[in-house]
Amino acid sequence: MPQPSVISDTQFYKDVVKGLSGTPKRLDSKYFYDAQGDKIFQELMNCEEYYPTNCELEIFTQKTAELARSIIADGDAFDLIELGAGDATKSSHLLKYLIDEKADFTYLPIDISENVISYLNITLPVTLPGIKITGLQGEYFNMLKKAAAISDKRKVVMFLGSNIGNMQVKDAEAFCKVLRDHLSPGDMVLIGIDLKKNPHTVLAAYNDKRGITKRFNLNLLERINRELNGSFSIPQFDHYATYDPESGACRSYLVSLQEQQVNINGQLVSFAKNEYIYMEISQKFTVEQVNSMAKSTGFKPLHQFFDSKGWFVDAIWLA
Ligand code: AVI
Repeated sequence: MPQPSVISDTQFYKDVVKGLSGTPKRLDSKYFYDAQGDKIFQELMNCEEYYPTNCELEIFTQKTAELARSIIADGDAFDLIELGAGDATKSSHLLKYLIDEKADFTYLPIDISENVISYLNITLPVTLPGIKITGLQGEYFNMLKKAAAISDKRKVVMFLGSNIGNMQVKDAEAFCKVLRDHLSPGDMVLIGIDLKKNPHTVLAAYNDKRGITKRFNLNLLERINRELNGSFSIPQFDHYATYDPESGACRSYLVSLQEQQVNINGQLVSFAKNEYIYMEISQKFTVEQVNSMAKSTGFKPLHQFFDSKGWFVDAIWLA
């Protein structure tokens, strides 16, 4: 365990204390993804009820040629950038197709994790011989600036997995505006967005029978115990998910099952019985909302690719 003073200096500690000092209490879902959280998320992606990954994978495997054609455009050389590349499972299908078609492109995965970037830099040239890859480790927009400095080729930026849904709608729009500001006319965005559908289907994906989503949420309390010298008693918190079909907001909470106090590296946090911590939003959109978000943030919607159930869209926007 690091020194108490070192812990209190970290951004993670500051965000946690600030989030748990407000009303309502909240934690930032970006902290879900430590090594343990990554593992649980993998389990989640393979679980029966969590449909978004399979839907998007279907698009990338069944509509690869159409996707490729849309982003190749005039056949000029381009940089294919992926924000939050992870293990690039979905994008690999497109990358393979582009290589087979002899498209002139460089793949630039961007990820905050050094592990992810070195994994991709090492494995992709083996699994996809002939790929030109430049992994960039860091914050999305800093790395987009770096990508622009490295080459002046046309940019195609992928932002998959409905990661945009983990932002409040206003923040998602602000994000798209900033993204547009980092691009030039002719550049493109390929964005994966989960759509509104039967509310039971959405809710089940965030409230799976085996309790994987519950473990995924509780892992953040365990992470606080592990890294920030916290004293959360995990069985004293329960997971609660809601979906509002009108707004499309699916929200996750952790509920305190009793009145209790938690010590986080010397900082006491009190919970009333049934007090909740707001953990995450997974916003769902209509196709019209996707298009209007594109237009209001300076993009022109060009193409849309749907899975066979029409549950998920990969949209191509022109800057
Ligand atoms: C990463 N993100 C798009 C996932 C989602 O669907 O909101 C995270 C997740 N949270 C619970 N299940 C999956």
